[in-house]
Amino acid sequence: MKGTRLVLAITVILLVTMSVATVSGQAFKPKAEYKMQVNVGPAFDWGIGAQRWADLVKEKTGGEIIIKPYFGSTLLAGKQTNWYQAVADGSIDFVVESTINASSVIKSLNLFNLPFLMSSYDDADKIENGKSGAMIIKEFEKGGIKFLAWGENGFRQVTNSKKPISSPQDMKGLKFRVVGSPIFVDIFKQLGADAVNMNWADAVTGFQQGVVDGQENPKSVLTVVKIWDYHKYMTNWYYVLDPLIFGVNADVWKKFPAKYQKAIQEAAIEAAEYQKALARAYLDGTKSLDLLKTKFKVTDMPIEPFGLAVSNGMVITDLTPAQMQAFKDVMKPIYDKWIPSIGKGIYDAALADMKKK
Ligand code: X2X
Repeated sequence: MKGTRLVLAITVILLVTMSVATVSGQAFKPKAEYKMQVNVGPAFDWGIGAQRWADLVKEKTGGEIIIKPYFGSTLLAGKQTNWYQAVADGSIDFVVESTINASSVIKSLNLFNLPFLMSSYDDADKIENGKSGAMIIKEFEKGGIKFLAWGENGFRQVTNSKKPISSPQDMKGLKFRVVGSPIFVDIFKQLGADAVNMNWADAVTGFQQGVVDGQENPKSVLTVVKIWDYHKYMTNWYYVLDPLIFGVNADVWKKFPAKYQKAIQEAAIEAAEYQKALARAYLDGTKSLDLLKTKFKVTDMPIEPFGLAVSNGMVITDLTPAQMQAFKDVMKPIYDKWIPSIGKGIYDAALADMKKK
């Protein structure tokens, strides 16, 4: 009798557990579409990486999770510096975005905007994967966004329609379009130039109409917009490297069952690696080109960007280390002003990560 009761009790417990499990399994119902914010269009390396992430998520979840990239900041009516808030409050679910565009909200991201802090891709990788990167991710996630991977917009080069630039003096009097992130206005003013905030959505029209004399962006952007149609002069000064962040609203993330979280995380890492290789192609010797060929089986290779610019009439100035140092020397007040808001601890950790201290 006792034995029967025990079996009965165990059976009841088992049935209850199973039905609870089923209910909680059924409790997850994916949205019909998850919205993704992307500032640039689908033809940019950054846009291609965002689309790749969405495609991989669809593939790895058997079509259960559908992410739709909204290119050109259409979800934000072009206001690219609003992405952090929109993803944190859940009006946008996913994001592949520039750290610059979040740096007025997450101050520690301005580490990447300190001019001439990083002098190679190796430096950038060491920060992203190092202690300083972990500290930045922690700050970044506090507002309610889960960080999934680092992508890359790239080293930003300066172009203009007036004259070749090889020294800070050459910048004087020129008017540059910069992103609406305060540190960039400080940097260009420090160089004696005039800086105007403009969203990317309006920038190309601004170049066309000559509202500004120049701008700064990585090759991954400059090649696609055919910057030579507006600007004759480019200076490769590698002054800042702009990483991208692959992220997702924290509540959306928490609601995904573990198997989907795994798929989304893996897809982000794979898409980011591919995207970074596109952004670095031709700029890190043959490393990224080889990766594109062997790992990602790319047959239609991107074109070498600087040769392409020259063949379209651009005059490119490559700075010598001494010329670069002259720019760096002028930047001291930017470091003094911005390190306290970035966090001295993060700055010191970055120097240690890069073994520069
Ligand atoms: O607006 C820009 O310059 C761009 C496209 O590079 C960013 O979104 C930071």
